Amino acid sequence: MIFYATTLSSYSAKVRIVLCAKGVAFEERLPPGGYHSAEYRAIVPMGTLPAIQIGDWVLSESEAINEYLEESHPLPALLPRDPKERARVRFVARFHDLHLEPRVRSLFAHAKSATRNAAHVTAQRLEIERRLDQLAGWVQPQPYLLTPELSLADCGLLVTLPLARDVLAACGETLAIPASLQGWLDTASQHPAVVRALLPWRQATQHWLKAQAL
Ligand SMILES: N[C@@H](CCC(=O)N[C@@H](CS)C(=O)NCC(=O)O)C(=O)O
Repeated sequence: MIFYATTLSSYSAKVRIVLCAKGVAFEERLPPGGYHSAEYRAIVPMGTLPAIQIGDWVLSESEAINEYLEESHPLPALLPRDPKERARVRFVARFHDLHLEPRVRSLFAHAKSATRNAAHVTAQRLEIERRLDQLAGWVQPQPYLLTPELSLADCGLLVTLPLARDVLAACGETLAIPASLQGWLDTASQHPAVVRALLPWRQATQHWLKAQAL
């Protein structure tokens, strides 16, 4: 399996957690020519990261990839067996993709003081905090967000929550994280597959944040 990714890409890190948790053999490649290049689009029509390729078969969209990996490599299971519990895991994964991550992404251009709009940063922080409060009301970490073992609900948030905290810090603001989510983050981040999967992302992110401060 070829895994198209960059170390800085959040959605790639989300999928890399699943690849590592399931012990899938993969070859990680940079998108040839970069995102959106004609060369990459000839392989991955969406032009986004991440994507996987097996022979001629290509799949993009991180959640579709994670669900494919769950079905093609069932162990360890990252979805519960009960249909209602499975649906809740999927809900939290979508909540992350649709309502939380895009807010954090919108802050990237503001990490540099020269291009910062302080009003935008504060508005996004308040909205992220509102979403985290909602999430904290829906989950009872046990110790993973909805399950006793790692699930697909954890993967995106394990990337986006520390990223939100660190990008907001670079923008001069402090993110208020509900205590239950902070406890979950501290514990879930220690999962060996999460540590392995996120190491390249953590290093690339810290390097990028330092460069923004120059
Ligand atoms: N919904 C997509 C979002 C992927 C995404 O935005 N990836 C970023 C890198 S983290 C990207 O490819 N950015 C370039 C672009 O969107 O054109 C997914 O879940 O895979």
